[in-house]
Amino acid sequence: MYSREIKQKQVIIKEGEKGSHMYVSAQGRYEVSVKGKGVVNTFEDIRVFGEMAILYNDKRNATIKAVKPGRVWVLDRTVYQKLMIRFNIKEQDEMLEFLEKVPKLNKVSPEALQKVVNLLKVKYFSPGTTIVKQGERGDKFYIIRAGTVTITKEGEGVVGNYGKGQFFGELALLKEEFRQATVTADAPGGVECLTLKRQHFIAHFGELREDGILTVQTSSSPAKVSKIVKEHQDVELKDLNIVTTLGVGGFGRVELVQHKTQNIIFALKYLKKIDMVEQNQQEHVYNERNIQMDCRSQFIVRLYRSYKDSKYIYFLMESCLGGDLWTLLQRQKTRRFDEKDSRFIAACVLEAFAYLHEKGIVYRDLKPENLLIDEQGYIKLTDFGFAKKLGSRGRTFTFAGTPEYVAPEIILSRGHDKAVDYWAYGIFIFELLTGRTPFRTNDASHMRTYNKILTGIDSVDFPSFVSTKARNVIEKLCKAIPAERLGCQRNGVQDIKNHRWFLGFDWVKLNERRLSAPFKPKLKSNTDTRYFEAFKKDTDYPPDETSGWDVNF
Ligand code: ISQ
Repeated sequence: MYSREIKQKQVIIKEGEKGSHMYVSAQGRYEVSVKGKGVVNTFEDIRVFGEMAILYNDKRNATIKAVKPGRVWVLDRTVYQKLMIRFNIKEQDEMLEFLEKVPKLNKVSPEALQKVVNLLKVKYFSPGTTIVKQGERGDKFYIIRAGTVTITKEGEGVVGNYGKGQFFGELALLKEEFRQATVTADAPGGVECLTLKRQHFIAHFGELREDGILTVQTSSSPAKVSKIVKEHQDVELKDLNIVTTLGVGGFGRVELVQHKTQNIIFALKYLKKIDMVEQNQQEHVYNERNIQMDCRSQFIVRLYRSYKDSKYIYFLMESCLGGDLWTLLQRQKTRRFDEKDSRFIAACVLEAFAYLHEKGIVYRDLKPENLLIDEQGYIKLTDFGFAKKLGSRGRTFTFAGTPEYVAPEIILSRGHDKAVDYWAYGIFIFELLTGRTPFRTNDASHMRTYNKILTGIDSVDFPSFVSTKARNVIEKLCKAIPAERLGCQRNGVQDIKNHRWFLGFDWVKLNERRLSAPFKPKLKSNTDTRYFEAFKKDTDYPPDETSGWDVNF
């Protein structure tokens, strides 16, 4: 933070303007006013104001003006976010260090221990609080992060004191135990503990063996070595005729194209290079290309190859002539899908996610617009602009996604992993069943949406036609804590497949494409585009962009 002198009558925050700073009043007297209401408050104490801007870069909802000269402390949003990232990494490293000292846990792989870190919760106990009581059933393990505790035993009195880095209650991880001693938080400061619940621990690692060693293999199975087949590598741009436009998006368009001499069609997406450079999207475009080109799943749109010229980047893709899922949803009489159809669609998406996560890829942009319907009515994922392959730490910190689908940890810059896809998957199932997303607001700025997301799924009204099973799977996917989400535990995606909402669903038949799809498009030819809107011809003529960032396309 930095200090700023404030003059009399100076406006610090102006209602309606976008804010990117938070303030703390140090001296002076300030007046809060709201349009239509006038002055609603004045204050001269030390107070935080404008703090919403730190999270959401959003419009101010009041004006704050100095009544007399004063001084404020200022914190910039970008500084705050960088700090949060640094702080969170540091906090996780510290937790890892603590865990490495616990005998029952220190034999496990660093990846498994990192997972334990994600399960830890911070809990404060004020002086004199009994944390565990001798003879009571225990289901939690504690590590002291700050402060001290006193251990007492019946008939023996005080048997010891523990401080930072020391732990107690570890038997609770092994089995349901009766506490062997009473642990009380000491004065003057009380104690801050990291806690781990047996039930959460077991959901991730299974039962701990008597010798305290984790028995389960938690790192993902070694990547299957299969030869990647590359197709259509000899197709050049000059070999293609444009049939019609299939879609128009932010950076470019998608055309249905036909090979001039062979009877094959493709979807050709092209992006304006100048826009991508101006909006700093180069890394995203590389991610998109490299990740999608590497994918071989029947639930993911194939990307065969890419091209470039002075104005555009091109992606040669498999075509899906059934249109996109968003359009299909809008065309339903009820504007929603029934439970059976929703289950089929959701199952295709789950197979796509299972494939990507196995490869260490997070998708980060699930929504109906990014799903296409192929000629057999099966659903395929496309648009890998936000996808990212995670490195060894398995986390990323860059903000990504569409507001209504973003997970709380993204809003809070806490670092995120594949769990964000399962959160979005819960939102998506809700949307299939109801025709709207659960945290939608009519606030164009998204701030209220983010607030609702942080408030949580328990505050969402489910329409009565959503079945209990459906509601339950959505609630389990939209858990605020990533490690508690369905799909993010020991059995991974299998827990979702085993959920009773999918009871009786034939996953084998789905994968063999023997299930009949609910929305099989009726097509007259391989250039029939009836499931797509009509778009005007592209008349744009962007300037050349020749900086050379696209050498590898
Ligand atoms: C494939 N087929 C139809 C439309 C498409 C839009 C985007 C990406 C791929 C596509």
